[in-house]
Amino acid sequence: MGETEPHSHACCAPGRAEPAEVAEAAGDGGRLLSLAVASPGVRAASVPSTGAPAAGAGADAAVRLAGGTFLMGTEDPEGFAADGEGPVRPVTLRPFLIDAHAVSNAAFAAFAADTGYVTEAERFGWSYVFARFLPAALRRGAGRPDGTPWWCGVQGACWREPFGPGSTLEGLADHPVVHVSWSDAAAYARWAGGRLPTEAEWEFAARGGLEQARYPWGDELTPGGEHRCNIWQGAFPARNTAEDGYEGTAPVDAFAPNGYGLHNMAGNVWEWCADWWTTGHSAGRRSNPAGPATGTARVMRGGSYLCHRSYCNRYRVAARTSNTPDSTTGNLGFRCVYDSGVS
Ligand SMILES: [Cu+2]
Repeated sequence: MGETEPHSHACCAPGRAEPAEVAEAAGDGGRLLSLAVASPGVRAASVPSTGAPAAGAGADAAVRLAGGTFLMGTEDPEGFAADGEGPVRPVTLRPFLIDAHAVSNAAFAAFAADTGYVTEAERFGWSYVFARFLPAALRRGAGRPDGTPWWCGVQGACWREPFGPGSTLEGLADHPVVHVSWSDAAAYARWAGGRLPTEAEWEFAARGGLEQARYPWGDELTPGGEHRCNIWQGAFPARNTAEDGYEGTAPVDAFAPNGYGLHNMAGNVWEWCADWWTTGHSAGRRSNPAGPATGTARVMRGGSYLCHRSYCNRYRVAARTSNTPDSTTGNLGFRCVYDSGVS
């Protein structure tokens, strides 16, 4: 595998084009597969740049970060060198603003209502839902990727119907929007007057001012026995004891924020970053790095409610994975950053 190849940890979030059997078993023959293959032609609708608000709902809660130099990456023996988590290198960033929490369903609904934007999952006609969240009838009919049978490719699943046809956002207005692709996220960010964070900005923000800590709040996962993020407790994938209070997503502002006032930089949902994926990082000093110029997969950071140390352990602050930009799942969202207003 080349260093810019897609590097999805399917335990975390399978890629749209990964399992051919999903298309077949999803009850629509080859249509979905051919759509997936043709994905470069299925572009996200362009968002009008005129008439859009200067900042969307997320920007109201944005936090200004001073930037400066921090140590990015880790050489923690508990980390995954093959993921390109290291080497530890000094990175300098200019100041920026970042959403204090992931974009919520309410905020994304405002965007969709304002622009008429149709997400890629809605265009493709399906998305990945964690099997345990599905009614038995839907679960039985759904295709499952090889090796990750806890994911179901569900016809009709999208951000508005996150658990498949007939499901709603009732009670989920303040939960993170999911089933959004990288392109969907980038379109929202433009509408909100911002952009997706570079991976370096994301990690700087996630660290909350702590140098080389394992988590956004320190080195201990549950200091004093207290859960600080929404991940999996129990034996994955059969039993989630939900000791942290949540089996699926949590409200975007659940749990105490990190030192920068940012919520859920670890756990809850994976977050898209702007960068193309690579595992090849030099140890040299960098300023405002933005990743490779080209690629096939985009960086995702933070881990999700499905992550557990036993098989994934990617809710550490230096952990990373990727997915093709058209991929959508029920544990993958985003937050925005803003350059305007930075003085
Ligand atoms: Cu994971």
